[in-house]
Amino acid sequence: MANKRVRLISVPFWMGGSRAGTELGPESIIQSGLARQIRSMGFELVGNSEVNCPRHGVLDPKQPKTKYFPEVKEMSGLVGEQVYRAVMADSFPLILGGDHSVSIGSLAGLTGHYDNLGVIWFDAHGDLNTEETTPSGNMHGMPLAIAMGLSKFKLSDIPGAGPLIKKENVVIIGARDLDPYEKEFIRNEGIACFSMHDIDRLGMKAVMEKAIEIVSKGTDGVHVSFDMDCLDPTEAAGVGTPVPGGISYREAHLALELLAETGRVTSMDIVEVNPLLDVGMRTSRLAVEMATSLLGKRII
Ligand code: B3U
Ligand code: MN
Ligand code: MN
Repeated sequence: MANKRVRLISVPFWMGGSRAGTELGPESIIQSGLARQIRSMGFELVGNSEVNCPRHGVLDPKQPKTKYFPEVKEMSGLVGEQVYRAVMADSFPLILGGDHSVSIGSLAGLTGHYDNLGVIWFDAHGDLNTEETTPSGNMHGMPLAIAMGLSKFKLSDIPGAGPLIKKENVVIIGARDLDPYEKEFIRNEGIACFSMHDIDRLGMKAVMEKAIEIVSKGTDGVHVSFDMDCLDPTEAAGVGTPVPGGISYREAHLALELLAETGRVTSMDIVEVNPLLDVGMRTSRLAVEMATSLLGKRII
């Protein structure tokens, strides 16, 4: 990777998933040796900061379709500021969630700088729900819809955010639990989605080649959003919503190694680690492996 400066941004947030535990994710990932490993790969760790996001909230019974909305919005603005500052200082932001609503903040900050950002979304889910379609009201099921402007609340509602993410710049990888409206969005809007079926059929190498081609076309940056629930629950048990039949350990490494080889990835977030649901610290340790693989760690 050309950029040898990495900035860690911890976001201890759980309210997008309405379930306690993901606020402990960043600390657990750092305790698993992330900083040491990144330094040993020859990167300069230029910062390691924690976003002072809301820790508690009160559910508004009148807003069942956007749970903890004020908290999610506040957190997104704060994350956006830090991410924006990191890219402006020419460093690679590595954002540690927190639930997946944290990515609303990542993308807000990134679009403040990049005009035409490509996004690779590793996830068992589509995260394409809106205030109308959400079955749960949990905002971690909506970040991609918010980023593309499909929902009422849009990325552009966050101070400092730039242009919306273009549909043709988005690729979802690892999907296997999509809600009916999400399937409709994917079909009607022509969003690239490589489901587990596609990974089984084509193999991860071919899937990644196609994905890389899509996010490289005319983009000025590529963000990788890595929801740990994309992985098979036998590898990553410590996530809020595990779904069987996920990406294997080797497939995940291959995917991230191929991305590293392109030299085009400019930021990453790792989300949904819930240490309270984990087996020891396995999922946190795996998160460290995912980060270092994307940053270019090789076997030989
Ligand atoms: N699609 C469902 C479930 C879900 C989305 N993301 C996670 N779970 N982690 C929803 O609630 O929107
Ligand atoms: Mn997600
Ligand atoms: Mn998910």
